[in-house]
This record gives sequence, structure tokens and C-alpha cells, in this order.
Amino acid sequence: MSDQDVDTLSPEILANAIRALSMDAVEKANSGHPGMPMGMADVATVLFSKFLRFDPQKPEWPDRDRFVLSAGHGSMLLYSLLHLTGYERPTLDDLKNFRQLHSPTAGHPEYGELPGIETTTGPLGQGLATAVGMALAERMEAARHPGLCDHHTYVIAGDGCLMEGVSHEAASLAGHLRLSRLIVLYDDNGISIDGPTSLSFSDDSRARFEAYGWHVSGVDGHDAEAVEAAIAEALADDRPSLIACRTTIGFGSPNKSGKASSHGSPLGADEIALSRAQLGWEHPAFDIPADIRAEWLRIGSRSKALAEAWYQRFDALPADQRAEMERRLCGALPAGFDKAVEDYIDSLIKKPVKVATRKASEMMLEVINEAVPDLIGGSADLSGSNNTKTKGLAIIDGDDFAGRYIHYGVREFGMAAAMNGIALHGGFIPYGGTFLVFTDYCRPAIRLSALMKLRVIYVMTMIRSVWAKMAPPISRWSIWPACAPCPICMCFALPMWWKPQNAGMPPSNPGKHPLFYPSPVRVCRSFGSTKATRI
Ligand SMILES: Cc1ncc(C[n+]2csc(CCOP(=O)(O)OP(=O)(O)O)c2C)c(N)n1
Repeated sequence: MSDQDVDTLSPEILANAIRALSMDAVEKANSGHPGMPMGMADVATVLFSKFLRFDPQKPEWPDRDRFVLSAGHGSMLLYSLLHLTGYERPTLDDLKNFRQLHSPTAGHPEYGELPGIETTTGPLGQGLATAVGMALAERMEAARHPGLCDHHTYVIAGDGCLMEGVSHEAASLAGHLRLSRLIVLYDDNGISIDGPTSLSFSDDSRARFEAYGWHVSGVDGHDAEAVEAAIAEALADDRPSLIACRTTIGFGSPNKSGKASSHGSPLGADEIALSRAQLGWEHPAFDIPADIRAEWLRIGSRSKALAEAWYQRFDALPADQRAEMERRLCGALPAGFDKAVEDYIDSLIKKPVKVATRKASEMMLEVINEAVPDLIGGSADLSGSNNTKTKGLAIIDGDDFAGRYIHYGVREFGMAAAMNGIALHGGFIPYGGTFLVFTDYCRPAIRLSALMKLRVIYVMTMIRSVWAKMAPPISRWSIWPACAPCPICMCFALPMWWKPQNAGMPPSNPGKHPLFYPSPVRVCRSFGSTKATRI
């Protein structure tokens, strides 16, 4: 059921405020994407005014609904919503500085630039796949703290997101796990950059998602009542939901709506004037009349009481439980972590063992898994090769999210993106394995792990058996242009926060442990036995 709020202004007028700000900011920047925000303004207005639980004064509220703009090029939709609903930033000046150097309102939303940006988006499809990880983390947290975790993950995705391969992996995994708290609002506008999607895309997307086990519906995306009813129906379903919202890109622009020309270029002053007339929006650029601003602010305060009630329940927890949850949410490691690692290193120094390094990794992981209950393991169908499933880790599946191990299936990119979502959600530290050579399959998500500085751990094994055979012998261990296919060298090309580590050696300095970085824990049989040393 949607919230029973008293509406004082029509949804069309509220949506027009988003349209106007989007047209104006793109025009002022002389670059950007007005079409998508103008097309999805009605859907977003219904979502934010009737359903989304968020508190601009407490953007970190752990039980807030997550909103992911997977179609990140439509960033002005998100910036307009954050501004109108009362987040401290973006200010009106931030909107006027859209796409300018040092402005938090980048061309595509960047995590960390503004509260309310839940993840960096822009690489199409990845937002949706990241949201799958968030929705999974929500279920895992709810299994541990049912009274403190009860939220939804909403996504706006476009044709491009659905065309991208990662959306297939992610949607398949979400269907398998029956992630009922995931609701995707698909901007079904039939237009992408090159023109009508019929040029390249004839999938029956709705049938595709149904086949994945999703609940699927379709609505006129400009009919607020229909959109509200569709979201309410999705909330009541126990499967992930796709709502195909039939919209017109650039809605309101008399000459550019429904056309690719509104996708990624300013409309131009003349067309903006015509659009204002067609929409009945008579206000100057960047001007939001007081009554419309007040209504949007009221929408932004809808969930204030819910957030306060959550913090009261949290404060009422027994002190030890509260401290433990606080620790997990802040990302601190448990008090016993250093000692567990030190004791393990001591035991290896006293009694060295000769094992393959992936076995050494497993031994180390077993110690760490015991000491850090927030670690969530997994593998892309290589559990037995990556040695990622240590003793006692129960499996997470659609019936039980209390476990700590995820069988991601043969979906490396989907796994990596979902791990980003788990880390972004908070409360958990994901690690996942595959063969090192398949970092190539994960790379776009590893790149985002690095850019967002997320604590995601990649356990990449089997360098010798897979990669070394492919590389010419002379280049095998040297940094030399001819070794370009070497996955490790290519990893060094990733942004600086991504630090390759060798888990064959248990780390002597926990401050440098892979747990602190997005990091591949690389393990290679050929690197020999574990020989514990203190550096
Ligand atoms: C992985 C990736 N490939 C290409 C692009 C460049 N790109 C940005 S938007 C877009 C078209 C997307 O079409 P659609 O999702 O239908 O968006 P709409 O035209 O409706 O705004 C493309 C190809 C991108 N952002 N990410």
C-alpha cells in the first residue's frame, strides 16, 4: 500500500518541476541528457511522493529504501529530486553548476559526491546489478535483525541497461534468490542514442524477466495513478518486480519528445520556451514557486517519523547487540580480529606447512571468517577451486538468508557488481572468487569497486594453470609490453585504490590486510608453500 498522504498539488505539476530543472541545468551546462529525466519525471514523482522511504536529514539511515538510477546519464532526475526534497546538497547553485569542474553534480552520479547517491552509475546495466547486491544485503540483514531491517531497493533502468549483458546475469540471480524487495522501474521509451531501439533490440523484455522468475507488469508511465497501482502490486508480490513504464523521452518538448535528439543534447533556448508553454510552466529558469517547493519539502519529510522510530528501536537494543551492529555498520573489524590473525601467524611460524597457496588462502580465510562474522563469501561456481567456502559457512538461498556463503553461479560480472551492492548497503564485507584470468569478465565492476573505494575482496586463483600457459615464457614474470594479457598487470591499470595482495603469505600487518581495500587476493599454486614471515 502506498502512504496515505494528502496531496495538495497535482503530480503533473510536481513532475514539471523536475522537467524544468533538468532542461535548465542541461541548457546552462550546454551538455547533458534532458530526455530521460523529462520522460521519467512522472514515475519518479510517484515513487518519491508515495513510496520511497528516506529522510534527507538522515541520509545514512540504515533502513532507508535504496534508490539506484541505473540509467545514470539521466542524472538531473536524481539531482532535481535530491534538491527538491530537501537534502542539504545539491543546492540550487549546485544545479546551476551541473557538469562543471569541482561541482558534486557530475554528468553521471558519483558515489560520495552527494548524500542520496547510493552508487556510482553511468556504465549502463551496472546500477541494476549493483542494486541486486543491495537487495540481497537487505534480506541478509533482515534475517539477522528482522525488527531493524525492512526496506526496498528501487531502480530506474533504461533500454540500455536491459540490453547490457550484466543485466541478464543480475536479473537471473535476483530471480533465483527471489529478491522480493527489488523493484525495477523500466523506462520503456523505445529510444536510445542511435535512434529507435528497433534498430538493435527486439527482445521481449517482459517475457525475459518472467522467465527469470520475476513479477512483471506494464503501465503508461505518464499516468500517475496507474504507476502507483503498479508499484503497490509489486510491493505485494513475493518476487522481484519489473514494471515496464511506457514513456515518451523528452516529454513536454513539442519538437524533440519521442526522438533521440532529446536523449543527450540541450534542447536549445527556443525549444525550452516551447516546452515551458506546452507544459504550462511559466516560471523563469531555475525558479521553483514557493508552493511547489513546499510540497516537495513535505514529500521529503514523509518518512521522518519512521526514521526516528528506527533510531529509537536501535537505541533500545541491549548494549552488546547495539555495539555489535554499530561496529558492522561503521565497518570496524571485531576486537578479536588482530589477535586471531597474529595467533595464526605464530602457529605457522612454529609449525610451517607446505600447501598450495590457494589452500593457504583457505586456511587464512577460515581464521578470518571465524573472527569476522560480517564476511560473506562466495564464488562464481568455482568454490572447490578458489577454496572460498570455509568450514561452517551456511549457504544463502531464496529460502534462507541467514547464511554466509553465496553460490553466484557462472556470473562473474554479476557477482562482482552484486558484491559492490552488498558493500554499499553496509553491514557486510563481501568476498568472491573466480579464476584470475576472469578478472577480465569482472573488470567493469572491479573498476567501480576501486572508484568508490569499496571494501570488496576478490579472491582470484589459478594464475599458473590458466594465464601462465598463455603468456610467452620470456615475458611471464616481467612487466613488459608483451605481457599485456597478464591479468595482474592489467589490474595495476585500475584506479589506485585497488591494491593487489598476495594471500599466500598471511599478512603481518593487519592495517595492510586486504580487508581494508577493494582487493584481489591472488593465489597461485606455483608460488609454493606457505612460509610465514613478519615483514
Ligand atoms: C556500458 C555503457 N555503454 C554505453 C554507454 C553510452 N550511453 C549512454 S546512454 C546510452 C543509450 C541508452 O539508451 P536508453 O537506456 O534507452 O536511455 P534513453 O535514451 O532512454 O535516455 C548509451 C549507449 C554507457 N553509458 N554505458
